[in-house]
Amino acid sequence: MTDPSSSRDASAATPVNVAHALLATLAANGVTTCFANPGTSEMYVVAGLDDVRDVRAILCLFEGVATGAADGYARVTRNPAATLLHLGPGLANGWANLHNARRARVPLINIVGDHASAHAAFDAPLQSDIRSLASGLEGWIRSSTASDDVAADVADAVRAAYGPPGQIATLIVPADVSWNQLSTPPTTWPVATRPSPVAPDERALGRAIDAMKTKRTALLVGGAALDAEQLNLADAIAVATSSKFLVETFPAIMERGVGVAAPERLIYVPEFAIAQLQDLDALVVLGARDPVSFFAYPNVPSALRAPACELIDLGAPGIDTLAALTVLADAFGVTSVAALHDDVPDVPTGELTTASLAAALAATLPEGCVVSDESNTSGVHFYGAARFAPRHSWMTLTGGAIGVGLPLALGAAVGSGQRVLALESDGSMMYTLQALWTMARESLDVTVVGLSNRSYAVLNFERQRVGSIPEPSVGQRLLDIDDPTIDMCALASAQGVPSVRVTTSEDLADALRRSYATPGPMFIEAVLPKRMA
Ligand SMILES: Cc1ncc(C[n+]2csc(CCOP(=O)(O)OP(=O)(O)O)c2C)c(N)n1
Ligand SMILES: [Mg+2]
Repeated sequence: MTDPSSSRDASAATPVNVAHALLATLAANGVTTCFANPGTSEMYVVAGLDDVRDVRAILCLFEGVATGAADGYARVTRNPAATLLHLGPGLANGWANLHNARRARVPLINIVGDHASAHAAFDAPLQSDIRSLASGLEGWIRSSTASDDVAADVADAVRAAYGPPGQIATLIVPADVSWNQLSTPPTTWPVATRPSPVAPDERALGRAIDAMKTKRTALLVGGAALDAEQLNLADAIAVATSSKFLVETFPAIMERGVGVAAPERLIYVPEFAIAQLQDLDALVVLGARDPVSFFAYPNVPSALRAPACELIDLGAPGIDTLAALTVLADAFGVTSVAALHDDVPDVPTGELTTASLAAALAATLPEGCVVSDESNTSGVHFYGAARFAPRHSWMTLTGGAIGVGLPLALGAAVGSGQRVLALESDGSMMYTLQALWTMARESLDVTVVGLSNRSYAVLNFERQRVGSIPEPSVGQRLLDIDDPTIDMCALASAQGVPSVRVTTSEDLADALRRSYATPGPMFIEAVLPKRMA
């Protein structure tokens, strides 16, 4: 539902075409950033950008960059950005990062152009079933069919994207709908009202209080519960009740660093996660989900919580997590205290390893930085090291579809205006490396550390679980990316991003400091031992 009373002044020049109305309604709703890769069916929207200057359109050279950037924008601002995508193939190219965005529960609005309604019957080459592609995103979908309804359709899309929790709204706009004039140009554009978060489940809160008083309990936090205030409150509750304090493995965005409590991270490898959760009578879950193994393996349970451990879920995603923590804190008479930490350790010296990489990153991280972490195996020590770094935000791969790190960094830089550090492993970078071009074009303050281990290292780890590897191995050729060697610096330089290659911790620290002191993007290739060190 849209609240017509809160409509904003349209200042509509007459006549107004629908593409103009679409953009003006986005802007009236605060959706002022559009990550775009347009085609012919979206050309009226492209033309409308010259009328509606409040919408900043940013060209992305692949749709997976546009969708991942909209995700990054939403993670740091908590507001939706729009994407502009070209029919079914454009949406399909952007789909994997929309999947990651769905798992991050961010608000996001896809504007997908379609053929003019009468053209559909001719089954022209780009005709496809856009709806079925969008339906896999499990959000909101509408095809605009009437030109005079498009402004309301956009406001409904914004309302749907808000959730809570945030979700993906896809508005399909046929070309003829967007090129028509409005029959009556309105004086205001409709503005969606943002709903409040849902109140937590009182019965579950009562059960949580009982369990934390009397049983061996862990508190697992995630989702919207990961800002400094809530983490410190949750930590105080955990300390007061001798509960274990855990965070989900792949948070959408989490505050970290000095003054922020650092819960133990649930480990990706299921056997280790099961060990972290063993000997518990109850698991209290806030903003996260009942933990499951990322993959199934023979003789390994999918559910990580032991059957005897009671699940106490404080509410569905979209609940008011701070309200829930406040109830628990009141019950135990605790208040939030800024976590104390040791000083940041010095930069190590010598050849880079995963351990010295993490230490060098933490020692140089600027305050207020946003980290986009697609470091995969090379980043195993970063979570631990970063608790000593200045206060920052940390974003991870929520949906397991690699190729999100650079787009997330791009969107976060646009949304936050802060320095962004992207930790990008070599295999993942090759999916969406066009994000570098947009970083250069928009002069964004992004420092990219390309993690060169010349391997799909995590898959080499998974391969070892399957059994011994014959010599020579045909399958092994699918897991190594060292032949030919990828010149990561050249890929960055070719797209207008200055680059440097480093092999030692001290050179990495120097390059990072230089980049943080220099406006615009920079690419640092960090050469690591092959596979894991
Ligand atoms: C969209 C998608 N395709 C394929 C995979 C399977 N996959 C998981 S990790 C990985 C390679 C990761 O290599 P890299 O990014 O270099 O990280 P490393 O394991 O070396 O640390 C692949 C191909 C995936 N998760 N998502
Ligand atoms: Mg790799």
